[in-house]
Amino acid sequence: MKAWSDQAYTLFEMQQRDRGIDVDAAVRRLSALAVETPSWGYGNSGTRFKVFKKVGVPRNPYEKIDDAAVVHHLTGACPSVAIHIPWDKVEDYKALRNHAEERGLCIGAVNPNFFQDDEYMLGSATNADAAVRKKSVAHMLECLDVMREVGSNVLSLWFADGTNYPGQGHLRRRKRWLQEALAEVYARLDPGMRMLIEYKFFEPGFYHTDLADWGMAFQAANKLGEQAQVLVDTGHHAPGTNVEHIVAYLLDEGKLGGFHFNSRKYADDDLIVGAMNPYELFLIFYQILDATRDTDSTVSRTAHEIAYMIDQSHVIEPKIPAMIRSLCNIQTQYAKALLIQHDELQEMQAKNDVLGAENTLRTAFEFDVAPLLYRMREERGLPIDPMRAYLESGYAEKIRERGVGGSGW
Ligand code: PSV
Ligand code: MN
Repeated sequence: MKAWSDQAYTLFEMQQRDRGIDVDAAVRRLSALAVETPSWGYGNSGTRFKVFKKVGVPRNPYEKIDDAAVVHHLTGACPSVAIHIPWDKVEDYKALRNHAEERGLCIGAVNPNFFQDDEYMLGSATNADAAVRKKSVAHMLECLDVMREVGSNVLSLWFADGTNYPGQGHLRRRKRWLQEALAEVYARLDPGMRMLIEYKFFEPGFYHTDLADWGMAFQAANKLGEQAQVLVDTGHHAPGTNVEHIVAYLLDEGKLGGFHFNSRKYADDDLIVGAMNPYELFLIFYQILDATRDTDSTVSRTAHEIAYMIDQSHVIEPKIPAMIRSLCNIQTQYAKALLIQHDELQEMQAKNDVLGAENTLRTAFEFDVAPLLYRMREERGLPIDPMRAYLESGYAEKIRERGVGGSGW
């Protein structure tokens, strides 16, 4: 007997076919959704006041990959791991790559770090000191070499550059320095590599940050060329921002390169995605799925090539279950978005039927998509409840042998 009810599935399928939804296609698309997890999400983390050291946390980049592999094996949906340099610096990157591949994973985005060296206290690529700016460029070029060794094609950039006081920095000069640094690195990208530019409206400087919003990142990417795109971190917006609008705009311009998924109720952007505002996540996927149907091939290709990544640092939650929870939340909202009747919605929009259009969208959101998720997992031989499978796997107990003293971010 199945662990889930055939009757529930049959009812679901009948209902969806009646609505004109191709359920088999929805299962295929759900199954194809791949979400990268971040190495730093498995390490110790904390706040600017304290890093909390937990039992069982990976002691090195290899063990972070081991934990990421567990998440992938249980969900079938997280085949790559983002790394952060120098947090994940190793002697032999080929060995790290092999370690990942032996576990059915690959290494995804490479993230340079512009905020931990003493020289970066007053900024990296926008520092008034040319030597520091040069150092930041050299670090990005070092990361391109790492990418070549680990087989990655995404350079993911987030700058902590900003100022705290009016007059502290020359805003326009800093803007140019940043662009110059990016251009130098862009010129060294191999064909097929992408540079993703992330923005954030604060951190740590709140007077000004050099890449404060999507418009600035968009402009920077536009000036560089096709291989540069914007990365939307869902936690990097002021409360009330319409994130799905930004997503739609960037898609239409062929400039949406990737996502960092998370929620932002911890002063930062590190909480489980979908825990706070699942409707927002659903609406983001609505924009993406709508763009995949666009007749403009640049728009649909952009939507198909999005790099989906989780960017979370779990502090109070056990790390592996938190990652599994995040992935399941993403899958749930994606599955709901797959139930949107796009033609009907467009008809409503064309007729200016405000409530009809809103109702069409919300109706998809309100379905229980567990039958779709269960079918997809069962067909692939995956546990239908990855969280439960993890808790019963004994892995959490096994990694306690690592003791306390795992690596920080
Ligand atoms: C800091 O806000 C941050 O969370 C950014 O979102 C980066 O993507 C991440 O750290 C890794 O550098
Ligand atoms: Mn991020």
